[in-house]
Amino acid sequence: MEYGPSVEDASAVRDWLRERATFGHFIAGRFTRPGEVFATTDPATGEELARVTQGSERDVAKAVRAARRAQRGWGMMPGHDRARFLYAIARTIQKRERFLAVLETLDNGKPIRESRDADIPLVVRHFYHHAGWAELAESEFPGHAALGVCGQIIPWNFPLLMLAWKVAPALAAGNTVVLKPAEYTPLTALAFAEICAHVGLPAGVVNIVTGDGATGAALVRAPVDKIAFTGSTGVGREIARAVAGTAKRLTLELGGKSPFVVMEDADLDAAVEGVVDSIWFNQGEVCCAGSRILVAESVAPRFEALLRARMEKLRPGPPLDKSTDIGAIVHPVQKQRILDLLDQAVAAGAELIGGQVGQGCRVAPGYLRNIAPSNPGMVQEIFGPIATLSTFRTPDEAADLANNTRYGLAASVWSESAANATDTAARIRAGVVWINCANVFDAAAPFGGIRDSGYGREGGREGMLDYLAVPAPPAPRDPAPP
Ligand code: TXE
Repeated sequence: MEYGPSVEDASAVRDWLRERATFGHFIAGRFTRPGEVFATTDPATGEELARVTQGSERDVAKAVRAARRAQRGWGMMPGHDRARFLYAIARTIQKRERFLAVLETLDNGKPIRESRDADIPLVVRHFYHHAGWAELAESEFPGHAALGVCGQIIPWNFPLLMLAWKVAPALAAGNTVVLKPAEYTPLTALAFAEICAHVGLPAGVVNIVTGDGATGAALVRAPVDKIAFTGSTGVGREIARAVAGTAKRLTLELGGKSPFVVMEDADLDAAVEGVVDSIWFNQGEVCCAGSRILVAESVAPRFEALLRARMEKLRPGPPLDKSTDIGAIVHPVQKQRILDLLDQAVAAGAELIGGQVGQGCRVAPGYLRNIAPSNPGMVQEIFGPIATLSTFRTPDEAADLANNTRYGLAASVWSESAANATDTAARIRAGVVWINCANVFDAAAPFGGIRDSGYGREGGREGMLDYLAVPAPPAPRDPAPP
């Protein structure tokens, strides 16, 4: 497809990439010399964007040592001073919003409209919010202390946002970090490293080590005090096994198969827009995507007609084009995973509407209908722009179907009656249940799952507590007063 006139100007990003070309890790405040490298590509075109270093066990050890050296000073610093750094990071990201949005879109394939209007503003908000927590930590959490050095492993679907969710609370609480970005999308983390250096963050407080799962596994084994992971349920389990028997803290944010419940009395037009925000946002590469649409039987034909008409209006296109709704899937491997699961779903009797396969990493939006509860497409996370559509007769049945999953990350309920909506919402087991909206995030609201979606929270007060320890109270120095 030709790039139209409304394409975001990417020249500043291309200059930046050309000047750097090959990246080392960011350890102790500076970039290391590159080692064994691999390419990161634009999934929309296959073009190589840059080369990054495959982190070895030694690289990880070096980064952890740097983080350990920096932690005492950072942890002892008054919260007010730590806050100044977090404010400076937030402000700098805000000033570079366009640059970071374009870089994210190039590396990940997401539409520029989404990286510009959702990802980067949420990143900024997260750092501002946690600057506030750095100021408040001493008074709000008396007797608490930082954990120490945190190893953080993040996925490729919201690269800079997942970094922000992990780095901002860790730093606010007085920890230092070693972060490993996903191998498909390391570039905004490396740009973030430059921002840390730019604002004069003390060396070693933030360290970025790039690489694949082997680098992540080395970080899990390293002498850190906490591992925070967002990614697949399978890898989350592996990490839990590796951490078991150590004293490391662990938080896991894993997959989901979140229900999207449309009640009989829902505003159907609004609910259809909700689906767009929920499963057709970010190509469906969203852990909390409303991937299982459950609709009241009485309104199902009308809802499906509206849904299909709206789906056909969505515009797949070049990610940098401002009118594009559906960009590229992050990587050919991920596209193949989606297609394999769709094949299995259809072989098991489901009917696929839409979901056409395009050139490169393209999959058009779609949904599976006539799908049995045991169909693999209904049970497994597709992590692409494909929902399932099934019906229920009563609110009881809606709640049962909503809970018929091993996951418990998110849900949304659509109804014009507050009583009906809250009754059903209260019966759904998930970390968050949205009413008449979907995929709404705020730095002040804790986000995280239950059951196979993991444990721990990111955001708000609960998110801070996951980066703090309650140390034993110091022995009293003076005899107790009479
Ligand atoms: O994830 P991985 P993948 C789900 C989604 C998707 C599937 C596979 O269903 O289809 O996972 O995606 C690092 N020890 N989600 O394979 O492998 C890896 O380098 C330590 C949901 O890309 O879990 C990357 O940085 N780390 C999810 C990160 O883990 C390891 C978002 C995530 O990659 C490791 C992404 C190991 N043994 C995928 N192996 C969500 N919850 O949002 C890999 N990694």
